[in-house]
Amino acid sequence: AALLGDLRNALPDNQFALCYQPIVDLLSGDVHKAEALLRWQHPRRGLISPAEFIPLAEETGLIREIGDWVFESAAKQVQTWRSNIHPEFQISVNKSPVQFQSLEHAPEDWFAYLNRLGLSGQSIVVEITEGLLLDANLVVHNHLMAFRDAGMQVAIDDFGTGYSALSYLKKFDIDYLKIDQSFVRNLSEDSNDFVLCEAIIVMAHKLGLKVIAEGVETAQQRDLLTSIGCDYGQGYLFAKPLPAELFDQQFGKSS
Ligand code: G
Ligand code: G
Ligand code: MN
Ligand code: NA
Repeated sequence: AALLGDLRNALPDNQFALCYQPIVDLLSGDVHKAEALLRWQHPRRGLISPAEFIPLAEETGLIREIGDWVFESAAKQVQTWRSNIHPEFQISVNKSPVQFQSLEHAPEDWFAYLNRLGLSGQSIVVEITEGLLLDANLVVHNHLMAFRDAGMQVAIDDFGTGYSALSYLKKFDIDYLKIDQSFVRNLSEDSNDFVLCEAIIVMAHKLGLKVIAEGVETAQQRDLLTSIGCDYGQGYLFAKPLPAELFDQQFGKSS
């Protein structure tokens, strides 16, 4: 309950920050994409994980303002990186299922915001989990369509950990599958995980989707993923989620 009171002050008191983790093109090594990950610097408790406070934000409706802040911060950042890293730089933002159920007007607001910055919709990827699409109602459907109409792309996060009812892949227009880190962790030792990754990649490509492997921690994992045609890698091997200044230093043009 105390945390809830603090959460209400977090936005006005400037306690949120976004970190950016690079998404690396496995063939070229290029870094033209990043995932934005929210951080709460609590004045007394220190850093609090979104896994802890997002559910609280959802219960209280604060998620609306927080989600808008995340989006607007990411949009300003992608504008900078489109001019000084690569003209097609993309930033992905996470959206939890609750954010889809209630925020019927967010896609239009976000589209207008991108327009004001002179950015195309393509600069933003929305990450959702497969659970959202499994019991997708009309609100969810319209919400997704509005993102698509604005040109934004959609990624399925944590792919493979949900219900693996794959029919939603043909019902919705999806751009990326993100293979969950639980399949990548033992990739070098566990032949089942290797076969699963390979099958996911083949299927995704046949459906016209690109694949991002999460939780890539070793060069061996990276090489195996590259050998089976995985498009992108994300994980500590390349970099941890970084404050924007550090991301700039490591992946900006001047570096
Ligand atoms: O770095 P990591 O601890 O950032 O993230 C923990 C969890 O929080 C992940 O499941 C991630 O998808 C989620 N998360 C991170 N940032 C955001 C955000 O801005 N919005 C939402 N809804 N979830 C986020
Ligand atoms: O649910 P989502 O995929 O959005 O969250 C990504 C989470 O994975 C974040 O908490 C992020 O900090 C974490 N993460 C990113 N790269 C790695 C990695 O290489 N290994 C592990 N164990 N976690 C990672
Ligand atoms: Mn994610
Ligand atoms: Na994930």
